[in-house]
Amino acid sequence: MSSRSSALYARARNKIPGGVNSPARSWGSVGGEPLFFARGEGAQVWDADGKRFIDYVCSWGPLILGHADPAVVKAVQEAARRGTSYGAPTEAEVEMAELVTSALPSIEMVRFVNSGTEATMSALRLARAFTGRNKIVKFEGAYHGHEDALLVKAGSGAAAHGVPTSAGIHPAYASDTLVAPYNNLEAVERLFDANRGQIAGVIVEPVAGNMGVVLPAPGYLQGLRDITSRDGALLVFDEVITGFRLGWSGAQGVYDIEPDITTLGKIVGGGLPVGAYGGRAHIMQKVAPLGPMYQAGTLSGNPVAMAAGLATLRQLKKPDAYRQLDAKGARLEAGLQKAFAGVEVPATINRAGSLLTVFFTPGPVTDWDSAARSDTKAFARFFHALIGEGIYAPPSQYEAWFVSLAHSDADIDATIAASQGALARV
Ligand code: KE4
Repeated sequence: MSSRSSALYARARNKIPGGVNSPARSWGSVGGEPLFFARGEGAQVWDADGKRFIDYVCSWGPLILGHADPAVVKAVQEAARRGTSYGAPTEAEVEMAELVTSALPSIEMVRFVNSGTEATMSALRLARAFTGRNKIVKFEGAYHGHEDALLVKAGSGAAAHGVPTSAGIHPAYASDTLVAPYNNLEAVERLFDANRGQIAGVIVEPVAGNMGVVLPAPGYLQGLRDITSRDGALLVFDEVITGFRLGWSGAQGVYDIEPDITTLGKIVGGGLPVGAYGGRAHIMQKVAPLGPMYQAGTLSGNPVAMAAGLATLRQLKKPDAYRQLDAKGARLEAGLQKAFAGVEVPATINRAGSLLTVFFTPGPVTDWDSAARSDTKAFARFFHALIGEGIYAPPSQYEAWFVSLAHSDADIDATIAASQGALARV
């Protein structure tokens, strides 16, 4: 009997490319048909056929409080009742800007946009406008959204679908994008030696999430800070995943590095479309209407999205939130380590707080090349076996698992038990 998901997928494919509005949802790298979801609550989601799953995608990161958090839903309802959008400034944007700049001291001024892609696109334009230079450096396996200049050797869905350098990118763009392996400072030094005074900025995921979770080697981020400062290039921390995920002050707080520009997304919208970029005031002065760098958006700082973001951040501001998130991540990591130790399947688990990835490779996994050695077919079998056990893991080897405050110890222990069962079928 065909399921509702399957029937919906058949309809969707007639009208939407691949039946999805983002390739990361297509299950392209794990095979099978993507499930359509109907409802979420806390750590649980229900698909269109009413099947329940413990969710580790959590909308790819925004739902750090879990699905349909009561305070977030209430804030959205109240904001919507007052009106959904004005195309004019509102108090919520001021509150959000004050909250974000108080959490991340490197951000003295911030501009809200509608997605992480808009944030990184604008951050690069700002780096070029501020320095008067054109070239940028990114890292192999990193994903910063579908901005042309950054869809070069990209991670996330681009890596999972084998199109790390997308069709349709103007050659001029690609030629100004320099790519280095993550965690390799010598490669960055070489790029700067060969392009002295020409690099506008280096954009980095301070903890990589889009080749799977890969942590910065000791001294790596400080090395990027030193190299960029010496050359007059800007250091851009893409904290779309790590912002308000790894701590109240993001990865820059955990690693005590001050980037010049930070991009945010996901959590700051609490499940609604919000992105942001910000930095020191003398850099942000370049942004229109203050300065010559133009960037705009009909729904930027939308009051309903701001309400969801504010309601989310206010709960994260509570002192125990990040200790709990880290403890949940550690519980899941320890349980998965034990599950894999009991079988002959080679695996490496990388974790940063409530972010983790199970790589099907002996490891260590420290960059794209080592991540790409993973047995993606084994991962696909594991993914589908978990689905059969009621666990919804990210449908790609090259993504992070997201643990939320709503994941109880019972949810995590059930996930570990399910993984043991799933591994018997990998
Ligand atoms: P969005 O445009 O998807 O809001 O953000 C782009 C982006 C920028 N920077 C980082 C570090 C990101 O991880 C992302 C988007 N993340 C992917 C998942 N790894 C979004 C999922 C999707 O493309 O559907």
